Amino acid sequence: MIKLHGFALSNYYNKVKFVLLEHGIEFEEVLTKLPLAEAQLVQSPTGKVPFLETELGFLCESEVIVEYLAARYPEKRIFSADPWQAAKERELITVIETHLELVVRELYGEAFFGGTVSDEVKKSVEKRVKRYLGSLTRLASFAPYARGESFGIVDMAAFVSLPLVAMATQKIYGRDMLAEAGVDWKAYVKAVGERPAAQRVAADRKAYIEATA
Ligand SMILES: N[C@@H](CCC(=O)N[C@@H](CS)C(=O)NCC(=O)O)C(=O)O
Repeated sequence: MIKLHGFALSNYYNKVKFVLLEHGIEFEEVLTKLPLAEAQLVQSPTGKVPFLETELGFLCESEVIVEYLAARYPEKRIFSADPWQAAKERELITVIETHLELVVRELYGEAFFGGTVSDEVKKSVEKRVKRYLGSLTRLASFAPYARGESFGIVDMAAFVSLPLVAMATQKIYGRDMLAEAGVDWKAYVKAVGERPAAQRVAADRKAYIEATA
């Protein structure tokens, strides 16, 4: 059986878990914390979680994992069947993850973990976030889901990552840049959060935080 390595606080771990649960793909969770041990770098060469363990070996990078799952379980229709719609889904996921979440991540040390981030980094992040929030709002409608009326793969990525953009910018700049860009992300998270798979992801995350507090 497929094994998912990582921990329930990781948004990228939670994205893959959401996909597996949503599509009824059987898997086991293997609690794997950071930093990875030297020996685990063979399994996750980037040193990051999540990584997947299959009968063929290990795979890292959450979006690569999702692509693998989509190819391995074509009947699950993880992406839209229409190639154009599927490409538009990938486009929006790239904006959310590569251009927004991985950029605000540079603020997490100060926003969430009691560290400090230089003014130079703060300025640079602010500029990039502003630019790519423009991309987000040009591509996504959030009415009520990211791409309109139908729930899909983008929502599984957005549900776990967009709140971090909002919370980190609120913390560092004193303003929620996602809300400022016109995204009612709380209503969006509430809508997506009604799905049983999302509820399980959120409950496990909460339990993990409580257990490690
Ligand atoms: N692009 C990666 C990002 C994964 C990622 O950043 N994971 C974090 C936890 S949420 C991590 O493992 N950080 C450890 C590190 O950067 O060394 C993916 O999509 O899997």
